[in-house]
Amino acid sequence: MSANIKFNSKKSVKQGDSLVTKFTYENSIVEGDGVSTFDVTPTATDYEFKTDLKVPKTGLLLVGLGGNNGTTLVGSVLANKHNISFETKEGVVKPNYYGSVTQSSTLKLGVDKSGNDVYAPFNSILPMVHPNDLVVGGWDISKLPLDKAMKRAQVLDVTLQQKLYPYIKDTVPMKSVYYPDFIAINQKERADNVLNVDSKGEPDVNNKWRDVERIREDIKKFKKDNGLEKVIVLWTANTERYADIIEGVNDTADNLIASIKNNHSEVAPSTIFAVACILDQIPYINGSPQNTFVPGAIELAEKHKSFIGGDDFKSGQTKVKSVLAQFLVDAGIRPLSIASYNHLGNNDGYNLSSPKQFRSKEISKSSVVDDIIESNRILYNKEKGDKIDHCIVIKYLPAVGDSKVAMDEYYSELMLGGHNKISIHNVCEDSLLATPLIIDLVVMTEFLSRVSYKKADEKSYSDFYAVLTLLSYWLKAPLAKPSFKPINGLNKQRLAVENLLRLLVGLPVNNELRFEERLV
Ligand code: NAI
Ligand code: DG6
Repeated sequence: MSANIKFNSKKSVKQGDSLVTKFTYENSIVEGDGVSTFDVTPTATDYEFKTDLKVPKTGLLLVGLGGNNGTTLVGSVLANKHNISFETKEGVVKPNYYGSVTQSSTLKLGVDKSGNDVYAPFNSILPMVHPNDLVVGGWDISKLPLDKAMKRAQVLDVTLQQKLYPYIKDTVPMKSVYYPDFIAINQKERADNVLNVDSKGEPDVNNKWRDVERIREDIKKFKKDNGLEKVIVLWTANTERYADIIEGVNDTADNLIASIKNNHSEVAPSTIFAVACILDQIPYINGSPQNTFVPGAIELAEKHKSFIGGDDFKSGQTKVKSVLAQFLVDAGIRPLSIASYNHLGNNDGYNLSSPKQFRSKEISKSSVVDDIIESNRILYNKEKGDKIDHCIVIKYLPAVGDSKVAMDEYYSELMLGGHNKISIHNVCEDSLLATPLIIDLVVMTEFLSRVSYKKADEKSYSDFYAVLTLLSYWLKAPLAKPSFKPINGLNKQRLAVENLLRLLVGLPVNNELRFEERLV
């Protein structure tokens, strides 16, 4: 759906292909002990933002192209691009991008003359790349061509799959980096498309710098062959185990590079991809929970002014948690425990049935309530306790395939010793939840890389900080700038994105004061 919006703000002016907008950032500095004394001073800083309005021809390279998310992403883009409708027992389904904020949600522009809210498509505020225009490719350690990989995934309706076969049967993933120690041993039989093999065809873990260079070459070739102006790389491959953070190994940019050159065992394939991308300023997003972005990788991204974002797609259970936990605490209700169970039968579940890989997922799924709990010292303090019981269980149940089952119980304390139990049971195709997030992460990353800013008294513009925390809405364990705490609440995360779009076109940040209705 397209929309024609004219912004009549005196703060914005078009300069060539760019929109230049003045914005005053208002905030409050709080001093005091932060518990019982607060000394609050409003602040205001003048900025100028510049948005490049020209959408580049963009390519997307997925690590894990042949997996459930990878094939569902390719299938959904092709179905939309070629307008492929298909028959199900419930009738004809037309292609769409439901579940994608950028493609299927709206945001409030303002109010009409009577004071009622007016909404417009999210992607109509400023030019954004359309998923149908993305050139998609990628790597997988499994060499199945995408028609067969899509069949293996068992996600898309079979009638749609059949219509998609001609479009995807010739696409074969590029060979990828496989260090067996990082993913579950049960994935070994899948690994028949490995880039780093020795003369016997076995995975070679002793040429890690060569692996970085090969990935860099793959990206350059893909860009050239497809006449692309920009490429984004996104990891949607298996969850890896955590890498140990070791002083002198991966704690600084220089140490990380040296460790790759020395074939250190704690350098994971996902970090090899990250480093390859960072060195060439290719934005790199991590859709899985492992700690790809070891401190050295973050420092490297800072040094090279290269965008990174992660970790782990926030698709279902955790997304609900980032709304519900925030709601409970903001309502003054005291969650005591959250018990979260999952069972699923796809290859992701198979990989996660291995303890080290499960542990990565457990960490990312657990951290989502931390800042929410910390925000309320009335409910959580030394006397009452400042933690909640939070358990994460994931079981592999092959029969249910990609239809993940999530069950959650929120147990909270009400006033005067009362209790409140909320139970949630959710079933849906996991990859149909995750794929729209991939689209949003790519669309937003490409967009954010076209925005620059400067303080009013500065001469030159800068890009956003290397870690794109504006992507947090889509991520379970948002990577933050070192020394900053991640923001997990979904509504806060969305508000930040909405307000950025508004300020870039010269609109005031959103507030729900509704004076039109509330004042006489
Ligand atoms: P999948 O197992 O179907 O696909 C992963 C693919 O990665 C497989 O085809 C595998 O062969 C490939 N692979 C493994 N190591 C590789 C490497 N080093 N290089 C290239 N390819 C490699 O998994 P699925 O369902 O597509 O999920 C992908 C990732 O996204 C997992 O880490 C999962 O935990 C994460 N995730 C998925 C969500 C969902 O709802 N589907 C939500 C949140 C995160
Ligand atoms: C089981 O938890 C498999 C996982 O990959 C999840 O499906 C995925 O991380 C989504 O988790 P959530 O909590 O966002 O639904």
